[in-house]
Amino acid sequence: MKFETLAIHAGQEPDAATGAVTTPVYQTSTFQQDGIGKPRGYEYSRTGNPTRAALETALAALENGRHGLAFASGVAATTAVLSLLRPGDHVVAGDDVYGGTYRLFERVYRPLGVAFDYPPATDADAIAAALRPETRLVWIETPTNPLLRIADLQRIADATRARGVRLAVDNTFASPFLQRPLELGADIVVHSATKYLGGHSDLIGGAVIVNDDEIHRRIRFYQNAAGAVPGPWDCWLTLRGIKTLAVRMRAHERNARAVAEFLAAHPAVERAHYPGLPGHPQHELARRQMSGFGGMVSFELRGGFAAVERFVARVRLFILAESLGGVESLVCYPPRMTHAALPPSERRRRGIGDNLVRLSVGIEDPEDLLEDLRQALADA
Ligand code: P1T
Repeated sequence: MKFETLAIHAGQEPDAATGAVTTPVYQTSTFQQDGIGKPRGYEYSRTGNPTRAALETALAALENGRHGLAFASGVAATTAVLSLLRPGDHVVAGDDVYGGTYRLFERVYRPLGVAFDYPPATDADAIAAALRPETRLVWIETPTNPLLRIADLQRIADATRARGVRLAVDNTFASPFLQRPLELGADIVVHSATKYLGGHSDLIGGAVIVNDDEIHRRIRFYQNAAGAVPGPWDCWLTLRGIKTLAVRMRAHERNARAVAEFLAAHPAVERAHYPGLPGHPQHELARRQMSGFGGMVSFELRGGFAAVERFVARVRLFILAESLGGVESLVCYPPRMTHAALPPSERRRRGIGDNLVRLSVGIEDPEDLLEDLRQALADA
């Protein structure tokens, strides 16, 4: 079945008991058992819940994987993947990742004895060269947050497979509609379901999708043992979001392309970052690896932080807020918001300047969005 069909039907058959066309919200913490050791399929909602099971089936189908697991947040999903590590292990992570991912690596896992290196995500050779005998995991975001750089997943997967290292890809920015890392050789896919999967800025959620039965068994064990599971209502909202993922992503992309082209040509803008721009350094790779370029755009304003402050004060439609992937357009200032956990020296080393602005382009009318940007940048 094709993506749009799976998004609506995978895991979401009409309810066997009642015929309800929409997956019921099984808002229950526990389930009656027919006798000791005789549950009817579910025991306790941390361990498993039918609404969550429907979501997990849908997540696996969308990423073309065998197993899906849902978590209480994207960070909880990341933590579940890190549960595969032990003290003394080494992780190679791309240099441009969500600030909260960096914080989890550096402030929670490094003190527990896990080592991290951050070669450029765009340089597959540098990633391969950073692998050590004790490297257990390579962690890649692509497109990266917030600079929209693209990592070559196939080349990185070739290197990790040759060395017996697992490759995890945070696919949040692309969404499975535009990119399916398992098909390109990744072992693990992670999402912040808060973003495009949910799609309406009304929930926090995460996902892990894998093919390997043993990795699934270990992460599923951790999901129950550590307990960062989403409630049935949030699972239902995520499922509802997923049904329209394809149509939303097409609209996000149409608008983001128009916004990126507008910004790239504007005299107040020093540089615009969008993989769909022909001048983007990994444009050809993005074209091969993804089926579209997504809804995220970042850009550097002439005039430094003062220009950024002026811009965010003047936009009317773009809402100043963290997060992304919802139907409404958001503007974010990564150095002080999503990437505040990075020390200033690290931010600079990664190319996150004090004049960087990130847009999550929503699905409003594109002319209205361009008009908002036009008036916010006028006389800049
Ligand atoms: O916020 P949470 O659902 O826990 O997801 C964390 C996360 C993981 N991976 C990526 C690529 C992300 O962008 C995020 C969260 N990011 C933001 C809140 C943001 O505005 O970038």
